[in-house]
Amino acid sequence: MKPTQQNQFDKTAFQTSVKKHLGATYATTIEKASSRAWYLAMGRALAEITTFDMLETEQDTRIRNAKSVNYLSLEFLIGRLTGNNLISMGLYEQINDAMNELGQSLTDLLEEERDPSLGNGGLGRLAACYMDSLAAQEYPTVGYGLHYEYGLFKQSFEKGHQKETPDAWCGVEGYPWEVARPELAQQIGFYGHVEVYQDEGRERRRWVPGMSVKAMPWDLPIVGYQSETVYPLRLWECRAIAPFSLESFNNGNYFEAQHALIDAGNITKVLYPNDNHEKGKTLRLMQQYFHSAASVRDILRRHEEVGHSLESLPEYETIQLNDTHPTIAIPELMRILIDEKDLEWAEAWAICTKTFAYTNHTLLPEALETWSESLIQRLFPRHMEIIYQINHLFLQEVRAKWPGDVAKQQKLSIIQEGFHRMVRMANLCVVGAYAVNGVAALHSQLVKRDLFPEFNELYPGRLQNVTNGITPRRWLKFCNPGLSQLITDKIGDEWPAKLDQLEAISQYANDAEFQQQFMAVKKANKQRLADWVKTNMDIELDANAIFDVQIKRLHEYKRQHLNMLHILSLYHRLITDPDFDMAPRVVIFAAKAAPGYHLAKQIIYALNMIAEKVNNDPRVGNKLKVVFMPDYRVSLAEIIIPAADVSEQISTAGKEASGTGNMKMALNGALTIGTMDGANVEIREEVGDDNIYIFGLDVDEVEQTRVAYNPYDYYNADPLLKASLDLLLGDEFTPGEPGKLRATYDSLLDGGDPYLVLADFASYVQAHEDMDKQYRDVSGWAKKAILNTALVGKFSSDRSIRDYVNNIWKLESVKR
Ligand code: 26W
Repeated sequence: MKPTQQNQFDKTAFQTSVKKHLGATYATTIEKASSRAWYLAMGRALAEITTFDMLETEQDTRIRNAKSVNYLSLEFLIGRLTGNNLISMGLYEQINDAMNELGQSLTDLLEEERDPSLGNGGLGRLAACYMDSLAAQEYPTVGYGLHYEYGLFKQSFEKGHQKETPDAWCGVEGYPWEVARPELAQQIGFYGHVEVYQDEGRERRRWVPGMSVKAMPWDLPIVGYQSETVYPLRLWECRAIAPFSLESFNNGNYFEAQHALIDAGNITKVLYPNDNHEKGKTLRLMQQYFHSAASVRDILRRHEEVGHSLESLPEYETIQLNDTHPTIAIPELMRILIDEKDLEWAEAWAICTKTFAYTNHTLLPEALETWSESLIQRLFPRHMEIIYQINHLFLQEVRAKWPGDVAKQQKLSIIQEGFHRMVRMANLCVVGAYAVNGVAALHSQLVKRDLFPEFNELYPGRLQNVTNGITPRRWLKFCNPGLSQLITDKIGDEWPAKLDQLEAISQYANDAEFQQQFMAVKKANKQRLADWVKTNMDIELDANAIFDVQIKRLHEYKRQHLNMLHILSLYHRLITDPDFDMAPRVVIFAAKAAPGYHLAKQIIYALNMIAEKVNNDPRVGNKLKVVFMPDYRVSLAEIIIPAADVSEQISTAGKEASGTGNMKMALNGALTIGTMDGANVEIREEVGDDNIYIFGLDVDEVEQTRVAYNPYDYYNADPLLKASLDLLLGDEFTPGEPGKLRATYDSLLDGGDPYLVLADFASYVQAHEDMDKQYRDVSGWAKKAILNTALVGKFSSDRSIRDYVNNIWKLESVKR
């Protein structure tokens, strides 16, 4: 084991530091301090330790001349830092003890921390897991993101409808873990024009921005598990440069100048709440450039500060683009190299195309980013010129490969022709990157087969796969202490860093005593969740029931409405068929809908109304409960996931790139009910057919079914389906107001059922029946649950990171 803070921890000094922060930073006293003040002071005291480690880690990397990865992402959904960092630092027990002596309970203090909700869903959470695994394995890293003032909105329900309120994650006091780095601030321009000038007889070009703002970095410490390695997650905040417009001030136009100050502050005001749906808003493109430009400059600063040449950039730095959101970093690096550093086009392009790599996270057409050429032209005139030139040279390659094939040129061009010409960001990425990867085996195959088949021919080997992963530190050790202890008792305590070792647990899958212990832990976790639900929602749950969980963003392709139809079918059978028997079941949802996504919000509303009725209908008794937990976020997932018996992963095959909640729940001993989509395919490979419930059409069948799909065929042929759907038409769930839930009904019938919900209904119901039977065989179920935990070691994000390191980034780890 590596040295940790444990060895050097000085309790008295730490307590003194906490007390100092209580007074000096938060202006309160030991006698008067609230829990929140204690949490903040403790956080600051801890952050002092990690800040020093972070600076030392950076020095080590420099001294060793090591290559670093720069992970560029508009989202990092890191979740609360305190508990996790304590585990990584190996200080959990000591701090618990130290705070106890100060009269504070660590568990209570940890609950004071707000979630930094700086992401929407899967993509942002993946970035956070990857930072954790990079630090744990000591691969030099800087994470670059945005310091939004408001993260993803907070969700509440009013009469069943989603209501959004702003999430000021920093609070008024600031977030205790972050440290400002004003000496690393950058100036970022927008608008303006391109100037052409002569330099020693050569024509040169330069961008003269029309306005500039300041990018101010805040570093959050990402602490490596059981190491003293700490990497920065560097989040840029937009600040106005004051006086913003000297001219306005000089004209005495003070208020106009102030207005400009306010506008500048807007760039990082709020995270865009869309997940898998692109909206094309100007401010969003400004965010993207602000993020890319500040990050690229910081990377070049680090590179040049140690005296490396520009040509050697790819030897020391690689830049990973998390989806296309930071694509503008490619023309930005080109612009700096050519206009500011005086390199030739070919030299600059050679550097760029050895530095950038791109991860694709979605195939949904509405999520693939395109930006209007005229908008880019207005905001970034020099970048538009560079994009034209990249495209011009690229189309020459296309013509050489497919002479005379105009259709190919049109299809592959970075510029999409038409009345409004658009820039296709994914195409720009594939052309400008040395590696492109999908996020699960199936998804990467579809990237090659359907999204970029020509690119795969043009650039053989560039398109790759890296199957996603999750950090076992947060998603088992921290969130499920009961199961963690049980595992450690059997196989020792190395598994959080070597998750493959869990396989050794499978030898106990048939062991009656272990089964009983495993299920006792599950039951305790279910009770913890039931207590939360009782306290916060006043719904009584029985911890013996099946806990059937679907937690993810609300989206038609994820098919929460298929789950809804299953609930309606159970309800229908319970109230109409006296012979119908089922194991008691609690169906748990948590999901946010994008504020502008009408149908998604209607589905939330319907589920809430159905829950209200089902939970209080005496005919149902306690056989069926439905719970829609408000405000899904990382800290809520940490309570739900350890309590899940059944994991719902029911997207239309081909639509979910990977999924990561599927991995988290399997690791915590839930059985998956899922389609052959995303990483479900690989989970099945690992756990075996007997330990997962696969149903529905596969990718090829989806394609065939679509050819002549008519949802009414299924509706008319299946009485259970018809009865379930028809429940949405009357006033069963909205007494006195029939038809209020018909939006879902309409979309599934007259709307054409774009995600083939009705086609998969029968096999979904059948899979649930099989599961229900299995659940009543307590020992049989326990065995399957244990095998899920034991056999999903592959999905540690440590393995994903090693895949990136070995196949794409080519880094060495720097051990401290
Ligand atoms: C521009 C609007 C927008 C915003 C976010 C478009 C696309 C996105 C993300 C790429 C959507 C996303 O989070 N995708 C998810 O990425 C996860 C991590 O790879 C996968 O596990 C999920 O399957 C995928 O939906």
